Amino acid sequence: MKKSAAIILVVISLFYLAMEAQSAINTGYLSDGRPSVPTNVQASDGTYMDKVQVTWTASPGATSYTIYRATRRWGTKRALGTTSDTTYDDTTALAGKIYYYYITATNANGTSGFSVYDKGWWRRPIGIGSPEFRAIGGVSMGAYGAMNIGLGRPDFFNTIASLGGPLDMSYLLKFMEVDMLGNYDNPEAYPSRDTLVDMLKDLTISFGNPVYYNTVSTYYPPGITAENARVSTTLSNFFDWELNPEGSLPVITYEDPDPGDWVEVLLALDANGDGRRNLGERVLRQFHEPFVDANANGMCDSGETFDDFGLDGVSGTSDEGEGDEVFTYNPNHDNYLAEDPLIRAETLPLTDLQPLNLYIDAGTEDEFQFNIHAENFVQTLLGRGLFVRVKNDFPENFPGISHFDEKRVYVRYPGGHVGFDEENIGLSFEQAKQGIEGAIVVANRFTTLFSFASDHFIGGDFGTDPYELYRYPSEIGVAYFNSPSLNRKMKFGIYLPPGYSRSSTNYYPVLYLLLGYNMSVEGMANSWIRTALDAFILTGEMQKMIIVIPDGLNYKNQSGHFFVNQIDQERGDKFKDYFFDLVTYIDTFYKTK
Ligand SMILES: [Ca+2]
Ligand SMILES: [Ca+2]
Ligand SMILES: [Ca+2]
Ligand SMILES: [Ca+2]
Repeated sequence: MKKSAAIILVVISLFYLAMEAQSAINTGYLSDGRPSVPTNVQASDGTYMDKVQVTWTASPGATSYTIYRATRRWGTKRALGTTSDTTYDDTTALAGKIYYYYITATNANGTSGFSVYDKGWWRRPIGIGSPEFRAIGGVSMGAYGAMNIGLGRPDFFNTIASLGGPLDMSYLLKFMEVDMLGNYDNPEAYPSRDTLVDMLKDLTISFGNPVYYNTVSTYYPPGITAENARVSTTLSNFFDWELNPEGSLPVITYEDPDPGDWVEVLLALDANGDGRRNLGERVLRQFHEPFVDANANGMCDSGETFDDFGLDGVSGTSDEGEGDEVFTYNPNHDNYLAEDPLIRAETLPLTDLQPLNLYIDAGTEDEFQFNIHAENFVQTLLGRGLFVRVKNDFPENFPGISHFDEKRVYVRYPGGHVGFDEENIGLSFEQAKQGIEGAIVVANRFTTLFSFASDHFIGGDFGTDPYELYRYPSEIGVAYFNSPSLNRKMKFGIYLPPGYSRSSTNYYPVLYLLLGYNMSVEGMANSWIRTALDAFILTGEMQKMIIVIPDGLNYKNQSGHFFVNQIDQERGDKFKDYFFDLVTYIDTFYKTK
């Protein structure tokens, strides 16, 4: 373009911009009664993968708006549609193409002029994101998250792997009631009471308080509010069939174990009336009406008799469930049962459950009794006529890798809940190389998860070589994305296999790896894990795949969120929706198969 022509174009552009500015400052009705020109037009810029969304500020008196689109700044404006709303989704735009959007406002007196335009476009995802090339796995809290999310969306995942986590919410409630709160002053160090109380708080945020039912709060016990939860508070006439049948003893809020560490979600019986909880003073448990536990399993089974006295177990107090002729449990428990992997395994149509590849492991001496969860879960699968290969211990030990051909596998490894306190899994891999026993168990568990996911993705890109490792190396690290559901930036870890950057048309399966309590994205997405994964690919033990590590921390309290849409939105957030936001983001920006 000649310089003089460019100057003319600039002058003309300035002229039109001035005209638009003129129309933009009009407010209220025009003198002839037509509505004013709509302002603040915003068309989305690559935000969506299937549309451009256009929004604007309402013009006073307008009854409808017409949306126009042009392919060039001064091109012909084509009417797309009319709406009385102030939002319009343009689903007919071509991917990646920039459009110019204009709005007019209409009422009985006529139609306004065109608004100032805004440019908008949408992107086509880079990845394909087929369910058959998507796996979800996790450890501990993440094992629960993986099985709960995976079985909740069997159309979305091909493989689900669950390493030592709660899979049976009824049994988890029994564990909290009987083993944890029934044995509150147990001096055994692991898992510490502090850990268990923290877990109980986070479960309460996620699903509601399992211990008491309070009609005005899913978090605080009855009689407790934000005002009195963290100060010495005494409740009188608090009935409990076990500890306070006459309601004559004081019931208190308490700090545990340190001053300032208010438990908030629990109440204790103040037997000696000094206003503090002393060693041996019991925590009140009102999970359900009292029952006769004929088979001594800690749970009320059909046929066992109960007292229809309400959750406090005391006759004549007219509390929740009293005299309704059915066995009453805390209504909050329904939130636990609505997100229960075992119930999902019981109720999912067989045609949805049967195609899934399921891998489960548990330590035979798991301190949280998650091995019993695993046994109950496997029994459920067997009860539905689905074969499960059960193996005692891993066939191979790190650096050897265990492989299974079967669709469903359960490994019982000898030992406890290894991994829970192992903040840095990468470090465990490093220590496993030095022959440290506990670290080898951690490495066995994760390598079996990786190989199970890899072996159950059909086909695959196997092998690499020193040239590729040098020229197109793998990448691992921490990245961020904007989660629309949480309306905030969130962290995740990601591993891209060697050769990922070699071409633009190589696609890979994805494993979403959900971490447990006390585990960090940085502890997984580090150079030790990268070295191990590269080695598995080099030796052909694992196909090239993308591994994504969502952040398991509730950003409001820096504690675990269980990957659910939490009941308590004040202390929690929608972390299941956030997980699916991340899947969408990964399929948009990474070459998923
Ligand atoms: Ca006391
Ligand atoms: Ca029972
Ligand atoms: Ca009662
Ligand atoms: Ca009842």
